[in-house]
Amino acid sequence: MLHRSLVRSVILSLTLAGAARAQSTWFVDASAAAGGDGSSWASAFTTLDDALEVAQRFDEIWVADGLYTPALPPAGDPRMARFFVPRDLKLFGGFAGGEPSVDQRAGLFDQTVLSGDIGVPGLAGDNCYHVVETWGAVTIDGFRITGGNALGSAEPNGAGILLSIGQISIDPDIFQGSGLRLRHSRIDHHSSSRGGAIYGQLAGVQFSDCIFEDNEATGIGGAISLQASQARIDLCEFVNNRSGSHGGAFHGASMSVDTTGRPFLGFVGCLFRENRAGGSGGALYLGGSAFSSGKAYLSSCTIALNAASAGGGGIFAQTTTQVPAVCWLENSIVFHNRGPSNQDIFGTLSCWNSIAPGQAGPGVTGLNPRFVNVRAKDLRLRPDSPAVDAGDFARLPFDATDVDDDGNVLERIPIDLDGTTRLLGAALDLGAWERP
Ligand SMILES: [Ca+2]
Ligand SMILES: [Ca+2]
Ligand SMILES: [Ca+2]
Repeated sequence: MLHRSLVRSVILSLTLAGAARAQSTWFVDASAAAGGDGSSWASAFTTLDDALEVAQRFDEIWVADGLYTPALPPAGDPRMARFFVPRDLKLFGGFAGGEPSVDQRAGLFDQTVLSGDIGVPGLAGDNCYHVVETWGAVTIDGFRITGGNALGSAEPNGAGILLSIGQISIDPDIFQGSGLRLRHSRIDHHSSSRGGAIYGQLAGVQFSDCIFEDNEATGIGGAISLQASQARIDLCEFVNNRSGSHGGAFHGASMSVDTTGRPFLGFVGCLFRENRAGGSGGALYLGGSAFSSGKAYLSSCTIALNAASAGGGGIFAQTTTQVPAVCWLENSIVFHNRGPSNQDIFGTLSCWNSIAPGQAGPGVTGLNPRFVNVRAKDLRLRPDSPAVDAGDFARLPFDATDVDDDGNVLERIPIDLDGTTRLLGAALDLGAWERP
């Protein structure tokens, strides 16, 4: 299926270039009657493969709740089965079936499941190597993606979503990396060598309102591993991911900075909780090549209860003798992480208005943030928390991923991790939640 789809993309790019064509919407509903042509909810396809087979560039595919596994290849290793989503397609899940618009969908995101659990149900060893593979500008919005197992593959990385580098060089207009926009989705229970759930190089991605949970990498990046990429990751939760080596939840290397010095890798309003690394960086490992440094900005994040077997129970930011880390920490909390050295942060970060033990900067303290209930894993703030109203609103980034779906990306991020108004009381609170 993979190669057939790629060939189709080549042909389309050659034959349809410049040809005007109306955008189509294709409908998928696992509980529809068989034999539909995908043209309406009443005549929906019953499999996502059917829609991916007919969809052309700039089409949308709307998917109702249900369980979808990729069709097995006609021959060869069944674990090669995957949903291949080429450039300029938009997949929207979470419909009950029958809704007239994406805005009106029922929100059944967790019930619209793309699963890699082929073979024996519940047995991971025979599952798909990759549940989804994608390249180019693609939107995936409103799904649960689960059960990929890339271990044993020739390409053992990114079992949930593999961000491909385009294989096609004959068309110079083709963007070579993945431009995935991933929203309102849960990515869980994947196993890989690198990037348990998502792996990419030379990618430019936006993730918002997603949960990355219970993913595992035997190497780096329990949930995500990105190299030489640009990413903006807003209002996402990283919970209970594991890596055998560095970066319990996230591993990023060889990132760059824009003309203002701001790294092209940013996390805004995210939670990192109970991730574990067998190496350094219990939640995040921000590295570089031999003579470069870790680069990222973390704004309004809460990073707590993570653990590493080496340096940086919360964050490891690589600093070479020549080049300091280019990591910005602002309006954030890094606390209650564990490791044999530098329990919260390894490396020297540029910090503003944060709780970050061992770091320095304006408004930076090492005070206990007084979470609501650490034992119950509730990391919201108590009324007497020193993080309440301790933030700097001017450092709240703009809403680049449009987390509130109002079409306005020039406002500052308007909501917190619970979806409630971001700025309450006298000033911005530190961390992923604003205290009501
Ligand atoms: Ca299975
Ligand atoms: Ca406040
Ligand atoms: Ca907005």
